[in-house]
Amino acid sequence: MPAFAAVDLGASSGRVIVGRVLPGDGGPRVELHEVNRFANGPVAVPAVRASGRGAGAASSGGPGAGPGQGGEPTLHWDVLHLYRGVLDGLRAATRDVGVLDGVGIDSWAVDHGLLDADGVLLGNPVHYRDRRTAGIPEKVFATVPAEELYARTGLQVQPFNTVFQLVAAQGTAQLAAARRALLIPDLLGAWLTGVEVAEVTNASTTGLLDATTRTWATDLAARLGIDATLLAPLRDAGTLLGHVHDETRTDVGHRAPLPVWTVGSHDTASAVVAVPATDDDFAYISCGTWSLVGLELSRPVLSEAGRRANFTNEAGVDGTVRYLRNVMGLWVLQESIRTWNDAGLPADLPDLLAAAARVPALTTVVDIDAPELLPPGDMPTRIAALAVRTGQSPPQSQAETVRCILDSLALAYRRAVREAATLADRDVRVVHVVGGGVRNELLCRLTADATGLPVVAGPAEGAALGNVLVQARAAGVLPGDVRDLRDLRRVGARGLDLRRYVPGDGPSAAQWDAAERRVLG
Ligand code: ADP
Ligand code: LRH
Repeated sequence: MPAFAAVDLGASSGRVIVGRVLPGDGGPRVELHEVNRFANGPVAVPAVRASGRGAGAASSGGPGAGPGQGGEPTLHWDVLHLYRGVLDGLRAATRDVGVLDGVGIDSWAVDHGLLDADGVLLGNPVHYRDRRTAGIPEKVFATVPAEELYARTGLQVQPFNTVFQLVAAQGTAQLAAARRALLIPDLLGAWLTGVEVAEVTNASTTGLLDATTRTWATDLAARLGIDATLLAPLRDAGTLLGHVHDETRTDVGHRAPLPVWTVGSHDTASAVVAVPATDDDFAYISCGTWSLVGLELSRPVLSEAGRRANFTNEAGVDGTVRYLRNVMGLWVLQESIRTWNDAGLPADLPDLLAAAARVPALTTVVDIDAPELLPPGDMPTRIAALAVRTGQSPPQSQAETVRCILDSLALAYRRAVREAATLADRDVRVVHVVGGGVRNELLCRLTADATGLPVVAGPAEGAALGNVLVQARAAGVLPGDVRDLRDLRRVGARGLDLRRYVPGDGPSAAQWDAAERRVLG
């Protein structure tokens, strides 16, 4: 039976999941089982000297910082810990299935490692929640106006887009020494195989990919002083990247050659492949650390209205477009729980969700996309401040805070689904939720109520399933009539345990509208 290892690195955990392709009466299906899961998150590293950062670091440290004062810490990813988790996962997968038919890697977007001329990693990749890009978008727009950047790249403005990170790094010794910037899955793929590429779905999150031609916008890079030779050759999902180096393969106990396939290396792209949609008129919410809310389209929508509404056109698998908005997501809940735990307060997710379900709906709602919720920190206090700023009483208990977060997320989903449908001129009849948020029944129920649409929840490991499906097709182990995304989705949907929610006894449409006015003023 063909078996593939999906490496799926989320912002809160990394996992290696084995997907076996099993025969069935109605056609093949994929069975997933997790073989390794490891923690992931930001690591704050103080600067030894305050002056060591680039143009974007004007606010960090400052020239006068002496011994013991340092610069503002930089948030990093611990990429070697992740690489070790990948190797341990491949070892466990090999123990389980003997021989793998392939490996595919996906992760969160935008972040990258810089390699020197010898191909050696120049320091730990910087985390997208680091503050180094504060003020950088405005600086970039002075050279390439926001309208022009959007018309070419179709990317919503997020301070952490790779283009802004690269501009923020200008003037650093590290960038001066860099010869290549590889996005995280491409970096791990290069470590496994020696082949350097930029897989297109993730490349589209850099802000340097032309959304229409899907080629590097080298002219924009040049105008921004970014050396375009940093960017690796582009590669579509669903191709053979290379084979795992013999030494590494032996180290993980795999006795046969081990191919690495390119997949939708942006986790959201892989998650969208796994949406078990049967028709085209669906919206999706890829619901994990972030909530990515939008539609699958066949071509980008580069309208000024879409730009103003901060909708993005990310590249999907098979030439599709992921027309979506980033909603701040379950990060706010995760970070609240961390804050409570750090303060010694008991905060167990299932208990908190049960208590939140008993709090009356829409008591307090906030703009969950407020920029102050992006960096790590004390979310309950920030949420209370947002409530007060909009003339509402702040949540008083943990349960009320959690309820406020979930109601506010549902409200943001309502807005995003509606605006996406209008901007793309599409009908939406069902909302598919994939990712860890599928396990949050209260949030799924609120989503159905808020959008006024049926919600289909599952799979929870959407990115891993999409990753395996694209590998299996590339490796040629699926029947010849499994060609396009619709066929792949049919394979993926077989045997899934999906939950359905219908708009029901929650707040009325008028109450959601009133809540929206409270948030937006
Ligand atoms: P990422 O890929 O971004 O790391 P995931 O898709 O793994 O994120 O989703 C993580 C989120 O899923 C957590 O922040 C949590 O809110 C939610 N989650 C995970 N398990 C459960 C559970 N048992 N009940 C409710 N929510 C859950
Ligand atoms: C979700 C995600 C999202 C990006 C963000 C940086 O994991 O990839 O699509 O915008 O991380």
